Amino acid sequence: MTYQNYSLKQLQQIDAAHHLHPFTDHKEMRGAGSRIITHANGPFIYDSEGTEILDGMAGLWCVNIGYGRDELAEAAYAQMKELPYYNSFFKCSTPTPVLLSKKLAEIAPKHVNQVFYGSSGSEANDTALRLVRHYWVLEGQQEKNRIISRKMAYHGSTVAGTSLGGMDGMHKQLNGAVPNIVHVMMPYAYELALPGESDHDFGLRAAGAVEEAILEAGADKVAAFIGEPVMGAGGVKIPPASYWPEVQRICRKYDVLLMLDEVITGYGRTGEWFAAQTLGIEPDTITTAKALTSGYQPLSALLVGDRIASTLVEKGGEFNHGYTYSGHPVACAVALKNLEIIEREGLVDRVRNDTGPYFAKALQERIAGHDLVGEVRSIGLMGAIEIVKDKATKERFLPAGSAAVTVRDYAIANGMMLRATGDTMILSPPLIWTRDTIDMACDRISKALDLAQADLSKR
Ligand code: PXG
Repeated sequence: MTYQNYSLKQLQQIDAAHHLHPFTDHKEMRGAGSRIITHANGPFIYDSEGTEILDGMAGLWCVNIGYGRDELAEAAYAQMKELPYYNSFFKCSTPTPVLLSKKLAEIAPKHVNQVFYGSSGSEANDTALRLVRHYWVLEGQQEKNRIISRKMAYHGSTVAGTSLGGMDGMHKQLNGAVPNIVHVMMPYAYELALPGESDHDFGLRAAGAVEEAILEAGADKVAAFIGEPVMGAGGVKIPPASYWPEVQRICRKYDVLLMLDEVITGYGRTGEWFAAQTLGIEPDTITTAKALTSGYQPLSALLVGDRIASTLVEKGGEFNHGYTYSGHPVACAVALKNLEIIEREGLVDRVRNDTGPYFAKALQERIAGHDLVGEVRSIGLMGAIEIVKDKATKERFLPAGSAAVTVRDYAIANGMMLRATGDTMILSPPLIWTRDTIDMACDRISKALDLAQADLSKR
């Protein structure tokens, strides 16, 4: 690797000359220069200046076992030497996706036993969409092809991912989505509950929007409902406890499949292997990616429940879908080692029994009281901080989103990487965080909030 021969300035110049980044205003970024991260270890990332930053986002919701794991590098190296690539088309298989599928069936909910691989969450959701529509065709119900999703949902950035998702800005640029996908209200009590409405009642009302959409289309036209257990990119929106059981009841009542997008919540984030287990629901598909390899390799796995899988297998006929890298041997080798480490170090149990509750308490006791904070919420090691101008009225600073960006910039300057989405600060740290790391994060976030408050009050 020869990047060390380049200065920061040179790297920024080359980046600006040739590299188009995801979700980026290039005019703005190229003016300021990109932040170049060069290495990382444990819970910390380092930029080209050597500045140490505590990574509150686990990369992009994915590096669950933290950085610098030699074992993953060794697993990739060994697999590359033995068999860097072979496909799983044309009745072929390679050993690592075989063994990974077995492992995933063991840790997934009981009724989920089959796996379809891709390289990204977006691809896995493409697969999920095609699979549920194909399922209803196999069942003789060609017209049962509509999907109900939610506003502000994030399901990826391919055409299908964007269409399934409920982000207005993305839909506008898509300018023509995959047909027959509708979006209903999200279960976001902080902004959408009516005055005096309990969380419980709000959860039932938000789930009721799914039933209304089914009735409007006709149950014989609705294939599935898709949702993130906790909306991630949309702002760590944690639904009331009443929401998911009611959504599941409604789906069962009208024979609508339940698709859970666990790209963020999978592999321990909520204190179980999957949020389906935390919530006690039984989805027909579970989309996973990111922490499957802790981000060390691009890999996604669509976990497929027995209902869909048995129709697919028993009815036979080719499912005309797949990717060159479906079941990539190196990515699957890395995933196997990653899951082994999560298990060996007891990270899922630790989130459930120790760090998750400690994180919730720390946010409540150390962050919630700040003048800029309207609400904190968390589940496992996934949290949100609402930034407001007025705690009592929930009034936000204008323009929308500007205050959260201010907090984020002060946080990064003080060694704390977190994300701002709208007016919400988001945290989704590596599962290796300890109580001490959580304390360190709270120190840095409190400081950023103080600095932002001083700054915002001057504007
Ligand atoms: N589903 C969910 C729930 C996601 O969070 C995807 C699907 C798509 O995965 P891929 O691997 O295709 O990116 C995601 C991805 C953000 C952010 O700003 C979140 C994601 C991706 C990029 C940015 O929080 N999540």
